[in-house]
Amino acid sequence: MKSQGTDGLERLELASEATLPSTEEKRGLWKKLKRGLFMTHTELLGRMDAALKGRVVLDDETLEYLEESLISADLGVETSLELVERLKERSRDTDIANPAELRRILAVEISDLLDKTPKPGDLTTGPMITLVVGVNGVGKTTTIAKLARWLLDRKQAVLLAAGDTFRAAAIEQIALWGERLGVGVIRQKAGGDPAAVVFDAVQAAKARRIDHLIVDTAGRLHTKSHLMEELAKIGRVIDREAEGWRRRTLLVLDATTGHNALAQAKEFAKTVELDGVVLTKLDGTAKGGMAVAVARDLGLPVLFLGVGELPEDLVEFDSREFAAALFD
Ligand SMILES: Nc1nc2c(ncn2[C@@H]2O[C@H](COP(=O)(O)OP(=O)(O)OP(=O)(O)O)[C@@H](O)[C@H]2O)c(=O)[nH]1
Ligand SMILES: [Mg+2]
Repeated sequence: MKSQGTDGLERLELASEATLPSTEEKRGLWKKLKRGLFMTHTELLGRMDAALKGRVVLDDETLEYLEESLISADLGVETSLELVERLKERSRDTDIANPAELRRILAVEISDLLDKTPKPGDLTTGPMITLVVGVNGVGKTTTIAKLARWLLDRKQAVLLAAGDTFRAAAIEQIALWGERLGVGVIRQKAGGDPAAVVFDAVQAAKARRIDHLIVDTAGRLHTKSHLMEELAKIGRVIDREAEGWRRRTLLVLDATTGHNALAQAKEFAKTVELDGVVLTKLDGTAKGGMAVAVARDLGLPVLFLGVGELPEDLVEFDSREFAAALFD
């Protein structure tokens, strides 16, 4: 693997040549996402139609069936209850003419729920340091490559830090992504102190006038206190060395694990102060309802969706498009 030396500047030039994805490309990603959500979508619609039998009589039985359908799409129990409750209220005031109207109302309610979370703010302006956390195998390192690509497309100078020092393979993996993307990766040998890696990375970021430093972390939660200590130590290094930088901690969740992912998220939220969530693997058999459950149960904004294994397979979250993908 190449060392990270003075070649940072050369790499920045590479970044400045990058261009934003066209509307066409963006549409392509949403299509991919929609394909991923297709199972949820068809299943949900099928169940709703079965419940309604062409009419819209929101009796208790129908509402209960709707609630079950929403839960089965991974929207979470509390969220599903709340949505059905709102639907009930709405149907008291206005007549819901047909199943399509009902779907539209549900889509609006869902995007409203998603919009209640704190706004993520400007995702681009640096200098910013982003810590990426999450349990094993959820897609942290791949997400870092995607975020790097997303930022490069927006003409930002990016540097990565191999803060998952737990396994040698983890360091190699992020170094390889760095090489492919043309961005520097600050690393130490396996078993090293992640806070020391972050220290080096912040110095390098300053020297190279980097806008965005993205830090990989090890996916261990079984020792909660250890994780806390590690992140606290990294936090102190950032406080000291990267004063005035914007800072955020993103939790990566594997959407294919549904209910489990939600439980993980709750555990993490107890331990670490989180700013947002990236939901991965929505190109597969994942049920997209997770995004709604995360927003509702954790009050965290979903910032991005992962829809594949390549750096370009990242979609910036849009609540309206997302709700529409579920119900239209
Ligand atoms: N289909 C699909 N696969 C993904 C996505 N994101 C990540 N993966 C795959 O999931 C696997 C794990 O991804 P990693 O990025 O290594 O996950 P991690 O959280 O860094 O894993 P650890 O470092 O072991 O904790 C890899 O095979 C990735 O290619 C996605 O959005 N869609
Ligand atoms: Mg990793």
